[in-house]
Amino acid sequence: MKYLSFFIFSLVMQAAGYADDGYRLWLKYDLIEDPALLKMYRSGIRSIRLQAAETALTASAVRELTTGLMGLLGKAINSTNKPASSAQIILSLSPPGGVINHEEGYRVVKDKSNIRIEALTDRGLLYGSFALLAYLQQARPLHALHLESSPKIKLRLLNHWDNPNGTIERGYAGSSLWKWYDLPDQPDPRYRDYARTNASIGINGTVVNNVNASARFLSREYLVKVAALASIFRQYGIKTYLSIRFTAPTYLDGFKTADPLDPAVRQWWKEKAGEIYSLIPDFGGFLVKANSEGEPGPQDYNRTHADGANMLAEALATHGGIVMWRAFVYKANPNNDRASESYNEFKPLDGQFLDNVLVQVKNGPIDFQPREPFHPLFGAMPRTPLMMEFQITQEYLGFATHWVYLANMFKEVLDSDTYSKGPGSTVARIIDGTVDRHKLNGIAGVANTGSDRNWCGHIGNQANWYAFGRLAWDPDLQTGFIAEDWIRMTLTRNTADVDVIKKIMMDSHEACVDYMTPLGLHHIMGESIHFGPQPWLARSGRADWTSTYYHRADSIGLGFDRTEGGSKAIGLYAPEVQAQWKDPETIPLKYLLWFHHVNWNKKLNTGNTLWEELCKRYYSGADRAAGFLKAWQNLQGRLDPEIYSAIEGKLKRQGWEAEWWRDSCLLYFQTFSKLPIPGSYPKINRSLDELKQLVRLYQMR
Ligand code: GCW
Repeated sequence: MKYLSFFIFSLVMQAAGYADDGYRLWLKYDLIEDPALLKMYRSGIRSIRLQAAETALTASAVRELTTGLMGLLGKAINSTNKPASSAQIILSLSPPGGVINHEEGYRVVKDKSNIRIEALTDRGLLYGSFALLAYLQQARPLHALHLESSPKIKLRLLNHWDNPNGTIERGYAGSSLWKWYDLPDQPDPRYRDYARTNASIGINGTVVNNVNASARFLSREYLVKVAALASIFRQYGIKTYLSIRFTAPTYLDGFKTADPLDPAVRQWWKEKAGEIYSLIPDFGGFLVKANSEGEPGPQDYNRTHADGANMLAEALATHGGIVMWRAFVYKANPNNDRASESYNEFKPLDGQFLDNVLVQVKNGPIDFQPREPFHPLFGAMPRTPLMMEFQITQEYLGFATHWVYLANMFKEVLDSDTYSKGPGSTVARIIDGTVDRHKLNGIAGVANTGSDRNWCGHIGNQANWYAFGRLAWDPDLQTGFIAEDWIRMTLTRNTADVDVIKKIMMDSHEACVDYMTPLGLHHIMGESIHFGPQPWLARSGRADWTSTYYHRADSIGLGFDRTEGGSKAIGLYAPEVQAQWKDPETIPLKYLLWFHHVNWNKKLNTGNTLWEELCKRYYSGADRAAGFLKAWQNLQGRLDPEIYSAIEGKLKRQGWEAEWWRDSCLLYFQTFSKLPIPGSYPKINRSLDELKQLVRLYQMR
């Protein structure tokens, strides 16, 4: 009821011309503006009937329909248990073996008189209800209503890097959503909105705490708090998971060891699992970062990652829980190529993990760079389900100031062909379990959410949360369609304006790559903050935390030679992939400097030399960023004013930062190439020293 009144309140505010702060994300349910369409909706939808048992999930579905329709249609659409001869939304369970054969799938159709939402399960009914509301929000015609969908990937999770003190590692949208000090007694109403939003895009699990995990989350005190969150998330089909600290028994119960083969340690985890499930009966399982960046793990006891994962998996198995063991490790030798490290540690363990373990692999072999080729482990561990880890928060992509539609980046990786079982063995087909026949399969995105009113810091980047969910459900969707759906629900239903915004979004990733790290450059951003350019960074805690380690600029050329003559990391890919990438003449330019050290004067297939092409990319990227602002400014007066100016401000900042990147990188690389920046480009009016000082300011204490 509280929720409904808030909703009506916000409708009234809207009608009175109050501006939109972005809180409602894509679940706005604003009144349909087009009078003909509104009339059609009003006459086609007069009541809602749940023709199935009431469960927590069907209750959520009906509640969402009621509130959503109230907004869209501007009148109350009540739920009833009486059949009506027409204009009724009927939610019903269909028999197994019918048209719907997936437990999370749904079908939403308009027959002669009614709208039917059908599914095998109550969860499918919830997803179908959101699909219907999305359809109406996008102002699509009722008579053409026919939606049928089921997810291709089973586990679709957000990972929160949220710390117990309320900070978020690599979070740029305020502090943590979880108010640990108030829980369990005072749950923030926002938790429900978080759950609704996730359910609307099919996300079915969430890991609530940072992978750099505090042991305290496994204490009873904290488990009770986690259980309070879980009880809300559950109502929207979302399972709760925890990141665990591998040495938790030593912190919480004074153990001298956390050796995974020690019987007392194993027993501790079994009992802990029992305790968790007594509080959270549908608990999902554990996410583990072990022996990586200083986190403890089984190798501290001379055991393997498999030993560690299996101990936890055994403890969870009887309860139906799973372990997601991260492959993001680069412990061994910083003088090796970091791009090979996780492969070298994990590939030999293929086949050693228990059935309820997934190995969670970042999309690329280094670390969430603006662009990376796919991680060589995809396709290389056929006996282990590999889970994808994308990063939705923009650690290396300009934080929450740059508008970068990440769906195109996700998609590029998902569509990459590993050739592990012949052509068509794409990363998407590896992680959805098709190629290696894994029933257990999953995908995770490191969340970009926080306590900011608009959740994501940048309203435009709400689209990345949205698109992650949509691609997790169906990695084959076209990113342009996803963008369009999001724009229509979030910003405007005016087709011409939708096109303007879509164009910005669709070029935003490529433009960002061009002004930050074109042609396969990577990891040249500000030390540890990972913001702003610092290609000159030559000394750090480890060689592979510097920029010079990655770009290898010298008087001859630029780029990391990972071919047979260099680090040999290219050899970790299938022969078909190597064949495309091993030759600097034929490799797609986007990966050129990732795999090759290229002479400054080498002619590329664009007709430019490497130096000329580099200049062209940096200038073009920065110009396009400036163009995004201009295009946006054409929308003034056509969008909600608060949203308009919030995004305008961000785009101004982005344009300024793009030039900061361009100038820093070109002036710095020029000290090696000794070549002039072609005169056709505007002159850079600041010195490299000034630019060096700028990034230092951002790093200063
Ligand atoms: O990208 C790096 C980040 C760390 C992060 C780590 C990881 C959670 O800089 O902040 O730690 O990756 O993924 O474990």
